Amino acid sequence: METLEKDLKASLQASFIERFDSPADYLYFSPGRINLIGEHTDYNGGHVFPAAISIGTYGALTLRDDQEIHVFSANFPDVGVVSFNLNDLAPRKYDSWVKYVRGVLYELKQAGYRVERGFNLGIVGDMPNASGLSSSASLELLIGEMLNAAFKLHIARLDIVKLGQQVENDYLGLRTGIMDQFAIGFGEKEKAIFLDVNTMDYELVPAEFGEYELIIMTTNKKRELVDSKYNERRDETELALKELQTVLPNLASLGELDLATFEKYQDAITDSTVLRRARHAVSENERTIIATSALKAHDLVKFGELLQQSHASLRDDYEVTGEELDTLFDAAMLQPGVLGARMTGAGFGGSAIALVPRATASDFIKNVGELYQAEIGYPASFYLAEIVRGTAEL
Ligand code: GAF
Repeated sequence: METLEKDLKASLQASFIERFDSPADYLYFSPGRINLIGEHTDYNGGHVFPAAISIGTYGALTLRDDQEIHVFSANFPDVGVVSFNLNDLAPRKYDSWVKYVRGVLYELKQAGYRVERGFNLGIVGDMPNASGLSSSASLELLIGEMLNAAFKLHIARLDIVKLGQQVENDYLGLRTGIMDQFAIGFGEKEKAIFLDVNTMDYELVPAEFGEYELIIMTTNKKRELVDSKYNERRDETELALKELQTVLPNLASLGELDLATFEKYQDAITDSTVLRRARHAVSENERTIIATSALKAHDLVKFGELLQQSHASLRDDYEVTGEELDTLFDAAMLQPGVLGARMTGAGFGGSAIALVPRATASDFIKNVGELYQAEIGYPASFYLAEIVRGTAEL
């Protein structure tokens, strides 16, 4: 990590000087995230258990004396520098990653913060495309915190986290929960974050896996329709909540139910698909609470079993896995000594995680890689998950 950090930091500064003729005043790193367990529970008022990872986005920024914003990504050298005016923040359909710059500026303005000068911004990331490791929240926190520092806005971290979610919900129309921005904003080295989304209380839990390694497996599937399917799941669980409220009038979210109570009242849900969606939200929340206790008690066997149950529920009840993630899951669980695996993030492609004996991690990567390639026709990518602190100046 440290060598990579130095390399990317130095190369970003070099490309920044090449494009803007002077070094950047602000250099930041913003991680990506994995979620250990607690998937599609955040917008249902449940618990999540994510962590920030060393794969992420580096940013370099200097203020300008005019109202122009000039940005480049070293990952897309052919695109060069893209420019726009500070007052031109309307969302555009094909705006690439630049939409996050516009989105953060737009939401800052909406919230009444004064950003009255332009800036030069360069970024470089080491996160694979469409990996489901939340490159979007990584960028939102990166840009938010760099502008927070450069314009001395004194915005509290939780408000930057909420602003990142607003960029998704309000500016981009994707009705995501707060998990990704929270994990990236509040991540700590070697700690996972047990967050109760209802109360926003959280606890940092040592992410200690003993003789096991947490391996990230990326499908490399092209991102298709993720946003509309995500919003559809959200509509389905909202409908389930409404129907449950006819028999449980005080129920504020699915996260308040345990599975036994849900089963007692589930007949209020008329559509069988909607019922399965709600069952996932409720059972996953329960699993997340138990899994966190298991990890705290160093019971990795139990923790691994819950990861597997989580994947099965996301596959069968929530239907957000798909062939690529299921192939990774099945191939992972075939390998000797593996304690558990599951998709992580929104699903429909993206990435999965597996808890693998450290001694056989390279065999695991080779075998799962071969099985995936044979079944899907293109390769998966593998990374060791290194859990790091949240967005910070370098
Ligand atoms: C995406 C969203 F951004 C999160 O809020 C969360 O809902 C996740 O999907 C699924 O758990 O990453």
